Amino acid sequence: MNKNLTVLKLVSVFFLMGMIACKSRDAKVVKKELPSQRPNIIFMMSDDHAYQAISAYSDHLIQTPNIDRIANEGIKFTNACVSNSICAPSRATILTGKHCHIHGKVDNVFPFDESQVTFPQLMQEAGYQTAMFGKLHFGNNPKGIDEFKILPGQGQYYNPDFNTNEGKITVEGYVTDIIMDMTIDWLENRRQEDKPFMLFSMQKAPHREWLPAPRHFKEYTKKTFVEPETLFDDYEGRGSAAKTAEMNLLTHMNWAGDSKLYPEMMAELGIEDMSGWDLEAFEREVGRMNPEQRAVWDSVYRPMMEDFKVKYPKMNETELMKWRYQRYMQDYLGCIASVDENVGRLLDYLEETKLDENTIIIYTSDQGFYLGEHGWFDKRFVYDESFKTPLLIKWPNVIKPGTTNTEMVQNLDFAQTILEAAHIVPPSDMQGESLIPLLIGNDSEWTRDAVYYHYYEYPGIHMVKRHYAIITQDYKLAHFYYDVDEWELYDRKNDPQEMKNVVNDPAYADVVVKLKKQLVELRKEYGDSSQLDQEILRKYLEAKNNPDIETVPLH
Ligand code: SGN
Ligand code: CA
Repeated sequence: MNKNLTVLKLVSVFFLMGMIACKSRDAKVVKKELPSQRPNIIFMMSDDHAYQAISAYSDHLIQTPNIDRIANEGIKFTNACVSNSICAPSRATILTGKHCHIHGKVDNVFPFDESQVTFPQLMQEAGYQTAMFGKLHFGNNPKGIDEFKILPGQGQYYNPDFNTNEGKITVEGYVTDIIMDMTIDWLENRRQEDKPFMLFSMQKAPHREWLPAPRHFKEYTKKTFVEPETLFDDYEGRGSAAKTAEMNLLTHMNWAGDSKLYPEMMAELGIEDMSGWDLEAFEREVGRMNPEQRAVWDSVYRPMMEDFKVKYPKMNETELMKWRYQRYMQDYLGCIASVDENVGRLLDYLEETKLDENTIIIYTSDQGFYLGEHGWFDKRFVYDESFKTPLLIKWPNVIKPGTTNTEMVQNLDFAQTILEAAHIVPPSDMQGESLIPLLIGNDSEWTRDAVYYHYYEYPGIHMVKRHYAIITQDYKLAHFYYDVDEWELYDRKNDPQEMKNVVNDPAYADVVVKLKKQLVELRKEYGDSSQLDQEILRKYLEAKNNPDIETVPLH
């Protein structure tokens, strides 16, 4: 590996803020220096945490006072996005600083290519102590990590298993609490005082099937949440991809696995297992509870479902959709309640030990998520709710508290940002941009005007068609391909809910020409091509038809 990478980037310790000291008569430039001591970094990421469910972004669904602390004491990015809205590919992009077609983890199907260089490896080489707890979802163990305890695959909510440096363990309790216990325990008991650290604390929650901690069952199942305006979207004005996607709350959600209707009640009501794995999904999670957890569950969910059983025969589709939405939000947001409490535990610990003073804290998600907008759950589309992701960063004495930034930053940028913050020169083949100028308030140094997006996993679960796109502050132009050849253009300023594809509207003809050209250039710049699209597609279809090819389990 290139030894230059571990050389300190001395110049990075001096950053000009360009601030004019106005108090003095002779205006003078004040230099802002990054701390000469290398910072600790804590990277907190939750799985499928929609920005709509963080009160620093919007408080219409839930209050997240602890996650908001990071925004209040640091920076909130309102236009952060991913380059491919699905779990493992996003994580591979975060760790490698490369687009999916370069690092190869284009979907959740194939294991991560372990020959790819990830930024924790470079940090470990440069003298950082490294640890990772929680969900990775790579089909293999993390590289460059001194100590890890990671969930196998998607992991389990109750009494979960972990793969560790020392083999497999099972821990009694609720997954979100356990991952934070591991995080704090490592800080308290195994941190080496003579080294800076890079610590990953990555929650499984609020991933499907959205199972809250027993302490939240009662409170959250009693709540009623505001419905999104587009809950009853009929997808008119969109392309065929939105119409054929299988992620509608009414028609594609599992009844037992997702809405938590007891399997025997499904049978009594004559409701069929539409996905073919609905009952298995229920058993996989609810079936893992210990007798105490199960007793709390039954005391809350059984009366609620008995009530539904009585009402169901008379409910029309609109009522059913509303019920499905409330059930979904109760469980999803119940999961967020634990995530927020645990973020608070960590922040408190860091403050009490004064470790917070030289520690960068990042909170993000592996992508966005639909919370009933367009009638959907899940992600995958380049449309805003799944494309955009929360990003909050706190760095005492460097980031000005309460900063809001609207630039289009991407998960692609995290590796270079973290390496630069750690005084490590990022490898030249990383494809992102360091966010350091934005963190220190030197926004004029930021020149990006468009980002690139490419989603691949089709045909597959949720049936979201393959597409690549260019996104600017004003527009989003996407090409859906493979079994269709359709273009979509959205006017982000005038149609923020993305209800009308205007690609064939003569008023946008010039925009389309310009963006298509820019998209060709962007694909070239990032090393993507139609030839690569076809190669990736061929490999995917081959794996579907050949059971001997190694793949990662879906659930
Ligand atoms: C599972 C889920 C899907 C989800 C994928 C990917 N089904 O297959 O709904 O899209 O994971 O999620 S489940 O009901 O069995 O959980 S990802 O976050 O790992 O990309
Ligand atoms: Ca995810």
